[in-house]
Amino acid sequence: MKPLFAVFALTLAAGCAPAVQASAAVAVTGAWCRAAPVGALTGGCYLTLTADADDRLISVATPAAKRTEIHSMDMTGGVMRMRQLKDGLALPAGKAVTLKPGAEHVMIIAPKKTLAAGGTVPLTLTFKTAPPKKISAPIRDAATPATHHHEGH
Ligand SMILES: [Cu+2]
Repeated sequence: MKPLFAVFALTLAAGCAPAVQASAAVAVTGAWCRAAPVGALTGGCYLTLTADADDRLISVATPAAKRTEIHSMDMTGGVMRMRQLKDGLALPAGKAVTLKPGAEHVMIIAPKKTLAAGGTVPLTLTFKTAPPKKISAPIRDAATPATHHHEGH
């Protein structure tokens, strides 16, 4: 009788657990997109991702642009270079991975309308294991306007 009760209790506990704990999940916080001038060909979005199990951000999509890519940025010989992360971005379990200006970012290519401060950009994040996540990233003026003049050249 005793073992039977144990099994029953376990089954009950599993059945009551919230759905998010039943499979891998990725928490998304602090998402925002940089406001871009009228006619800008690209824009950047930034966010923090925390996966509960090892995962990978595979792609990001938005109906607000023609194309979206995941980029990294690094300094090579004094020059800032961006490169596309074709295999996505690794999300180690329990570690907050922050995409931010000057580092990894989501590149919005050919936005369909101006990325004006105060608006939002809908983003669909696709992960290797966790279910896809839809978010709405507010558009804000960048804290570092110095880079604006060099964009588009
Ligand atoms: Cu980029």
